[in-house]
Amino acid sequence: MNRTQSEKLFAEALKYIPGGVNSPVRAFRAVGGNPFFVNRASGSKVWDVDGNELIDYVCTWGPAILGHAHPKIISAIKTAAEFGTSFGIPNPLEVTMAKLICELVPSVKKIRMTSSGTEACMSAIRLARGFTRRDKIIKFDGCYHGHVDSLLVRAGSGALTFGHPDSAGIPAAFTSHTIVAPYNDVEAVKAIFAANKNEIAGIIVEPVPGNAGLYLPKPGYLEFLREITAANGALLIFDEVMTGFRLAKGGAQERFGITPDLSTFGKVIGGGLPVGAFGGRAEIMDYLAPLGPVYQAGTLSGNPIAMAAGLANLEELDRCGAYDRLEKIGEQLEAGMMDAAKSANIPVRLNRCGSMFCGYFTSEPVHNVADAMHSDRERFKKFFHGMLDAGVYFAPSQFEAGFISTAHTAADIEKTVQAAAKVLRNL
Ligand code: KE4
Repeated sequence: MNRTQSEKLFAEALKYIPGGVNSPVRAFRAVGGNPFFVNRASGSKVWDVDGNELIDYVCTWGPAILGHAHPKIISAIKTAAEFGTSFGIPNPLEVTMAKLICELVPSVKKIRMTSSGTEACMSAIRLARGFTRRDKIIKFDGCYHGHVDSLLVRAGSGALTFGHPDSAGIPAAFTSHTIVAPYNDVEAVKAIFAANKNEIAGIIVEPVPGNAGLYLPKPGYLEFLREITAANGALLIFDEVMTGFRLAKGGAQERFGITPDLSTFGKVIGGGLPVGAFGGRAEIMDYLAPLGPVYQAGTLSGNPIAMAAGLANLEELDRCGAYDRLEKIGEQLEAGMMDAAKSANIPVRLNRCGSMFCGYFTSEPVHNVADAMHSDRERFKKFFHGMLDAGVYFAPSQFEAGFISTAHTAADIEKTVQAAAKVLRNL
């Protein structure tokens, strides 16, 4: 595949941008080779600057759930832009967005907008600490909650990929109140609460972890986290930046029937523009400035154009019956890929939850990041590049989830599965 223009751009980018990218996972360091550059996307496709068309299973890491450049989102952005790009003054769309999220997610009685998922998670744990007057936070290894200092501890996503799950530049004091447990391990969490009586402010968890690939909560695990936090006066914080409004209209908490105390959101609620949010019980949210003692702010929080894009995304998802379609396409992709793996006699474990998925090159089940680490990453690299050369773009790391949109067609799935059958045969 000709990637001359991308190579030129990458050489130029390296002169001015660290690693040539504005976010590490885009750098292809986990799969080798150089990233391609995209200047156009529509529906399930992206086109690189050399004109190569790719079926996109990254969907800008989740936001493009209706596919890229959905007409309703583009028109909402154009309309909003005519009236100005930012006010720094309350605007009506912030109220519309807040009301809609509170309707869609019953556990959210009040919500605050931010400009990224990182900000949402950082703010949620500050709020949990302020509300409970406790310092310690439990997170799970392999889970990623953005690059906030105190949560970059055995984190997933790019941090895991580059082998620095505990980033440099973070004083030990900043993470001394962060306790890490293995995901899906009940006894580990019980032991932490027993050893830290009345000191745990909360648990922050990706209900369906998508930052070490993808794996699912074991039956009863999320219920256990809900019970043990309630029993110990700690808050349960669902990080739904990735799963929110994707795994169900009300996110993973609707799909699994759990009511967290706080939730964080991002990606889908911005429709591709920079948006994050955190919300939950009113008595907790009212601890936030200007009402309460927990400070949190943002110049572009509730930005009118971002609100317009996010609202268009959420409203269209509701209108078009997206979730049944996403489930169906997910089933088709899973079945096709597993057939291809079987016919090539390659051991693959494909974890899927609705329209999020990850294939691991291993014959063993993957229930947490330790299991994920046993997968064959050399095989993944070859698979990734073989598929890319065939016009199919999967996440450039074994430790990322794949995403399906309502714009993915049966023809896309067919082309993907055919290509996979060929690539897997030559692995
Ligand atoms: P952002 O700050 O990147 O908007 O959101 C951070 C975040 C928080 N919580 C979860 C569960 C997330 O998945 C993320 C960000 N996801 C990554 C993909 N693994 C974003 C891609 C990137 O870092 O470039």
